Order: sequence, then structure tokens, then C-alpha cells
Amino acid sequence: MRTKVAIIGAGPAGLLLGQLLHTYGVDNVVLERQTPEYVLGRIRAGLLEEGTVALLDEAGAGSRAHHEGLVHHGVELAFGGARHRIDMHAATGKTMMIYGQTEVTLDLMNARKAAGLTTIYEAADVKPHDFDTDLPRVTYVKDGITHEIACDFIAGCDGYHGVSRASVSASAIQTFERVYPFGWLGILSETPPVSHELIYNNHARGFALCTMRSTHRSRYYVQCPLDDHIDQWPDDRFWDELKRRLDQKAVDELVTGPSIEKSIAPLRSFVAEPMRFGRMFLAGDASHIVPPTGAKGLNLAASDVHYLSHAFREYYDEKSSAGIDAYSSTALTRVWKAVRFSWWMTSMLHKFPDQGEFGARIQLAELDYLVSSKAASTSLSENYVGLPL
Ligand code: FAS
Ligand code: PHB
Repeated sequence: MRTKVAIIGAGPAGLLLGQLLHTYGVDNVVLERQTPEYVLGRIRAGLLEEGTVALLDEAGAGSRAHHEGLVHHGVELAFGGARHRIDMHAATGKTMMIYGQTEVTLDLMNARKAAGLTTIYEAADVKPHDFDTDLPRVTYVKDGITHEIACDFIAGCDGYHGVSRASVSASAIQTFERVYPFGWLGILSETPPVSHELIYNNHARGFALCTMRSTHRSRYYVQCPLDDHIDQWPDDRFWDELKRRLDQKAVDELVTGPSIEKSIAPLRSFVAEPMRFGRMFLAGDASHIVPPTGAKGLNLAASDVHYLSHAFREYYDEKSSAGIDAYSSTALTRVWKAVRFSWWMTSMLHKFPDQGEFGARIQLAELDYLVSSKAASTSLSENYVGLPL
């Protein structure tokens, strides 16, 4: 088999890249090690920046988001028993959309199927080869048979645990990492959200986030110890702990119910540099991870794909390598600003084991400054809604 761009990974990054390249007339094949059902079963991100929604539109996969997504103009920060709204639309003119990553992935899968494009699911032992030459190729095993795809370029969209970054020699890559001393315990319930917007809670017992997937499906997170196991968190314990961390109005209005999904995610900040290795390019979680506090993970994958898809279009349409040569530095400039923002939000809202009373007071002072200063809340807003592409 031969294609122009071999994409490893059928998560949001890989599928969005595949759709945009198809729109630009660039032939591509997507290789995914899991089944479509497994990929759709992962409950992850929930908040889309305007730029991400615009990319879904450009990829021909945005219409359901516009019908079913919830457009938000702000968020609330809760601390010291009170809630404070940050009107992000007033500060930036931009909005955010609540539309789950599962739905984004499904819409991209359906668009790819409708376009008759090749996606090879359950592709085992996927390996990128010779990406430091002009003849890169990818091999994989399907039904016990080894296949090879000759290509012009390889896009590593295979997430943090993927094979692409792992295939780069240690001397060619530099990584930066911060692992946080806690995780997020998340629950999905078929209950109406406690508020029509998100509530980020700083509490002495730990962070909590009230978010949603629709007007009848809620998602809540509480900060938990890294070594906690999901079996230690029956629903009743989760709801009790969440109530201890919310303001009284939220407690009074919270509708609890059985969990339809419950999971614990570790938190880390991670960046691999560069994002290009010869004819192989990394995009999304394959190259960087952020703590979900700033709602940047999925949106960063989308901005990487924006830059990379335009670079490939320029290469084939204009016979110019300027875009692909600039991809890594262009993408990393935006990545690091989102990594900083996500680290800052995480540092301000979570209880750190070694922070002490002084650290707790600094957090409250930061939050109080944020909600009482137009300049501070504008800075928060422009990062949260998404910096310009
Ligand atoms: P993904 O990891 O989504 O997709 C990579 C794909 O590559 C997967 O389908 C995988 O099966 C496949 N793959 C891996 N190795 C392969 C191989 N060797 N061969 C072939 N295929 C291979 N972000 C937020 O903004 N908000 C959140 O609340 C949030 N919660 C999260 C919770 C969890 C538990 C995790 C892990 C992440 C969360 N994220 C969140 C971040 C998440 O949304 C990512 O940013 C997003 O999935 C990035 O998309 P991709 O880069 O496509 O990577
Ligand atoms: C979510 O809806 O899952 C979500 C929203 C905002 C975040 C993190 C997660 O910062």
C-alpha cells in the first residue's frame, strides 16, 4: 500500500488530521491499534475552544457539535465558601463549547467513513521506519499478516504511550516533565448539572470540578491521592466528598445519581522536543501532556493538527517545505503557553502535600486577585478560551 501521509493513531488528533488532509486533497491512511468501540469508550475531555470547533467545521465534522454542544460564556471560581463568575466572553469576545471528546471522535469517525477513507483498526505492532530518509514507511500486523505502507510522511498521533515518540533515538529528543502528587477521580452521571457553567473549586480538602456533557449528563471530578483505587470510591463516598468541597448553594442544588463511568487519571505536565524527526511529525498527546485543569489537552491536539495539516497542504500544493520546516517551533510556541497555563491553574486550585498554611494563603490571594482585577481575569480568560492560532 502507498499513501502520502501515514497517520498512527485514530484518536482526535489522528482523525482530525486525516479529515483536514482529505479536505486538502492529501491522501492518507490511519492506523489504530484498538477497536473503534474501545476508542469511543474512553471518557476524556469535555471543553472545546472556538478554534477547535472551527477546525471540526473545516473538516466537515462540526454540525452535530453546533446542534448538541453547550456554548458557554464564562466559568465560576469557588473558594472560601463563595463563587465568583469570570465572564470570559465579555473579556475576549470568545466562547467555549461543552461537547465531549467521545462525540468529537465519533463525528470524525463518521466523516471519515462517509468519505470512504482507509482506517485500519486493530492494527498490531505498528512501527514507523526510515523516517530519517526520503523513503519512510510504516509496518503493522493484521490478522497475523505483516503489512507495509510506503509514504511521504508519518504523523505520530498515537498519544502518550504510543510507538512514534518511542521510536526516536534518545539522543534526538529532549523531554520536560512534572508529575503532580495527586490524581483526578472523575464520575459521569445521568443527572442535571449543578450549574449551567463550570465551577472550579479550591478547598482545604482538595480540588473539585463541576462540569457536564449535556443538560442531563453531569461530570464531576475530585482531587484524590495518587495511590487511590477506584474500588475505594463507591458512589456514596464520591458524592459525600464532592459535597464537602462545594459551596452551600451548589450542595443544595446538587443532584446525585448512579455513576455511569468512574475513573482515576494521573496528572502530569510533559513536553517532548522537537516535534519533527525527519519525515515523522508528532501531534497531540504523542508530544505533550497537560493536567486537565486548563481544559487544554484535546484543544492542543487540535492546534498541532491545524499547523501540521496546513504544512502538508503547502508542501503538496506549493511544493514548499517552509511549513513542515517550521512546524515544530510553531507548534511548541503555543504548546508551552498552554503547558504554563495548565500548570498555573493546577498550582492555584489543588491542595499540595507540602504547601503548608503559607501556600494555602498564597492560593487564596491569587484567586482573590483574579476575581477582583479586570487585568487578571482578562489574562485568565484569554488563556482559557484559547490563545490565537
Ligand atoms: P489519544 O491518546 O486520544 O489518541 C491516541 C490514539 O493512538 C489512541 O486511540 C490509541 O489507541 C492509539 N495508539 C496508541 N499507540 C498506538 C500504536 N502503537 N499503534 C496504533 N495506534 C496507537 N483533556 C482535556 O482537555 N480535558 C480532560 O478532562 C481530559 N481528561 C483526560 C483523561 C484521561 C484519562 C486522559 C488519558 C486524558 C485526558 N485528557 C483531557 C487529555 C485527552 O483529551 C487528550 O488531550 C486527547 O485524547 C489527545 O488526543 P490524541 O493526541 O489524539 O491522543
Ligand atoms: C470536562 O468536562 O471533562 C472538563 C472540563 C474542563 C476541564 C477539565 C475537564 O478543565
